[in-house]
Amino acid sequence: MFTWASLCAERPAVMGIVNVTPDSFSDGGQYLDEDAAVAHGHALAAAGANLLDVGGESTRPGAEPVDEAEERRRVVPVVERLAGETGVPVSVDTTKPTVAAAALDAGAVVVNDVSAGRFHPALLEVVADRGAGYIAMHMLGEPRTMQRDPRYTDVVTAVGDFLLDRLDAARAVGVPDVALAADPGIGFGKTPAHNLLLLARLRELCDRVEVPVLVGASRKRFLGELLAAAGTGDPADLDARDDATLATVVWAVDHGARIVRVHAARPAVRAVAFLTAMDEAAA
Ligand code: PMM
Repeated sequence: MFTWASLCAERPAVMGIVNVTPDSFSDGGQYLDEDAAVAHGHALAAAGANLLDVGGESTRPGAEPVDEAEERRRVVPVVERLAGETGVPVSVDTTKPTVAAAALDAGAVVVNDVSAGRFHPALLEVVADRGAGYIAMHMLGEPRTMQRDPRYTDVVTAVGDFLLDRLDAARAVGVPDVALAADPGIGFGKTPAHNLLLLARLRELCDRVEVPVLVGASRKRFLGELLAAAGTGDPADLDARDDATLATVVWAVDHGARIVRVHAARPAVRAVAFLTAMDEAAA
């Protein structure tokens, strides 16, 4: 049975992103080819990633859903090879029970669910039956519409309420506490101000949910917009977004995150090494 303690109790874990999609947020299409995706996973592993997250359905704002058979075709061979060849645990980024089951059969050990079990409740049963790890992420609505004028009275409280409710839904079908993680879903039905508030009050959220919290801000649009507003970097410049991503990693880990989801693993791994040394020095 998977436990998050095995991955992030001693130090925060770095999850490296392997998107096998033609249209993801930020590395769109680059890794659609199976061999290229596997090679990228190996590079992330060599850079020290502690978990490889393989996804076959884009969740970028406005994205249309992908057919289940196509998603399985994209994801399963890449999961199988990375799990077999790297020795690094693999997660599957999916909302569909059949894709999750096939990926777990192929060697994945964690299901990363951006719908937190809302799109296909049977996904939670697959996780429970297989003893897999689970990440419940907050999203307002669905990818097709989530960025159309998102509103909250208090985004941090709303996201916390949602995550507690979805974690309870997972517990109710038998997913044990040790297998659960939660994610505020940076960029998923949030304005730039919502994203910043969630990061600013991350400690409060971590204390509330009482399971390891994952933060995935890597290369997201609000970082490009923030840099442009600060007069440093074009909004579309991915290198600039990577620089800002590293700052989000440091901030998130320093404010309680136990898992960070990133495109560029090496800088995050090195930042975590430094932060861990600082924690020990301060203890
Ligand atoms: N972001 C994306 C996809 N999957 N999963 C989790 N748990 N958290 C995230 O923030 C998240 C995710 C979209 O980003 P990408 O297309 O660059 O991978």
